[in-house]
Amino acid sequence: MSAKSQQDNPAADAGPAKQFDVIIIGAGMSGMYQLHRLRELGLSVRVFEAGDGVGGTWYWNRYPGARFDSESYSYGYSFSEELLQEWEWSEHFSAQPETLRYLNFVADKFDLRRNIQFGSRVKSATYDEAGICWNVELEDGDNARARFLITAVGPLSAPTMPNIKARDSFRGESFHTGTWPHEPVDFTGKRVAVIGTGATGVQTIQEVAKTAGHLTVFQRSPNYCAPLHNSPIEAASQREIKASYPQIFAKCRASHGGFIHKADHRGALEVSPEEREAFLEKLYGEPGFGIWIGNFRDMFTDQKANDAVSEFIIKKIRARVKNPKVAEKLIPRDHGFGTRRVPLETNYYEVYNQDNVLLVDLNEAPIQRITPTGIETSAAVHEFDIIIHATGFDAVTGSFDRIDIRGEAGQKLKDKWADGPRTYLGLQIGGFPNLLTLVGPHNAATFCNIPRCIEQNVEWVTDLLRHVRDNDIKRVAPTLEAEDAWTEHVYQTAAALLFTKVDSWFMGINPNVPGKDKRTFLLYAGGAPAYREKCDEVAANGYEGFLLQ
Ligand code: NA7
Repeated sequence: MSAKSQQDNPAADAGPAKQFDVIIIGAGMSGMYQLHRLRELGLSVRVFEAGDGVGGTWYWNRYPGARFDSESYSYGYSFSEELLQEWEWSEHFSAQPETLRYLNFVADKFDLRRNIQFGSRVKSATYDEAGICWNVELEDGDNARARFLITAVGPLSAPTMPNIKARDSFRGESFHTGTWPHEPVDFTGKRVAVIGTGATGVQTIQEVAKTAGHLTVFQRSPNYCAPLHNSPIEAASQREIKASYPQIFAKCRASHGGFIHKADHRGALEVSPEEREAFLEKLYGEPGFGIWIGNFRDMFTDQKANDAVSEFIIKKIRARVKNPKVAEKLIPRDHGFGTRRVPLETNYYEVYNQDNVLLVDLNEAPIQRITPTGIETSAAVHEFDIIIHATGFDAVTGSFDRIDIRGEAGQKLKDKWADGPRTYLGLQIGGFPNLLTLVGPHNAATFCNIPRCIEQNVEWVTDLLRHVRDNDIKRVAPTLEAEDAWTEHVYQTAAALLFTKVDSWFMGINPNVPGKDKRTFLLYAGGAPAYREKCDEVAANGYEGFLLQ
């Protein structure tokens, strides 16, 4: 790889060959940071980004109510002390516009845009065995080559529309939350439908209910939600946060999921019922994911422990929703608390006490079709001005499936992963040399306060590429033994967890995507510290499990 710095030579990209040391797909949080780090190594880098701006998830997900469930100050990049001191989060859980402003601020501060080609969706990536490089083709026909290809495509970036009959016949306005328009949408006085009650649906519903003339929520599966308890960051807290970043990030580093929350050392049934109640009440009253991640240590492994916590949340739902029949519909029956992603909410349950809100339980009255004027269920016809699809994503592998990625001997990545992902460390794939997957399947970053693990991924990949550059290595690929062992380890680590007994995007289930109907754990649940240790050990042992040629 060339050691000539693009910073020294800004015209390096302008050559006719469109040849780079590294191509990165995606200018979200991981792609931006990876670009910054590789430029420091003096490599020529081109980022292809489908959107017209930086930010990835925070660029696309502009739906009403979109915000962090992570504490803002635990979410930003930690690599630059100057950045940490310059940026001020206004709320403990920042809303999407602020996060997007932050990412634009980062792009400006580190002058990232000059190596990013916007409005450029990658259509295919093909490994050239003779040339030991990747050919990347864009949807507009443009193409480029690079020795290394890094995917920074995000785990939740392939939105899926519901497979409902005549979906496109609706003549009013309709949106998917993950491709929300850049212009504000006015709900005042409008008849609005929301399909879907995952983390996104919950945030959308509680916001739209404030102004809609009438809101109808179409719910197939309720989720256990818990209060976010957001608030502004006052000046004194701001000073305190800025003074304690090292401690905040140390806390995140030590925790299983990169959050400031850490599981309690006690089992749920080891304490008296009074103690349990008091602890759960405390967590329910605190901001953020404490109730999910800082709960009793056995909540994810012991059904009885999990039942005890679920019962507590069910009691809260019953207390907050005035109509008992509606409350019962909002209580999950097919899984326990925390075994699917817990939506954090602000007055979500109280929305159902409003006169202008109707909950339609699709288990009682399934949707038959979308019509030009609304949605028809088996029980009624509902007329709307606006339909919002909060129907989620083809998670983790979906964003890979949407690119035609072909490795050695023309093997398609989609075929290789037909029965579930196989990777080494969630970072490389056998038969796909020189391809590195940030936040890829079976990578701890998928099950993490993502930026914390993104930084680990990026820094590890940067070290690898420094080693490659310094040792004139041309080809990096995992051994199949290393890939088999890691894949086995991923499934073994997950086996005891209650997550794996439940349908969710964690398990690769998406009824709207053909073939995504078998439970396959897509994440890595061994924890961020263990993952980091393993990655460091692999590097310290001369990149054990990788063939470097
Ligand atoms: P999720 O969590 O996958 O939720 C999607 C929701 O849409 C969920 O309630 C689905 O019901 C519902 N859905 C999907 N298709 C249909 C159809 N055809 N009919 C009715 N309802 C449907 O996606 P989110 O965007 O909320 O959250 C994804 C992640 O983004 C989240 O975990 C955060 O980490 C950020 P189902 O449960 O399948 O019955």
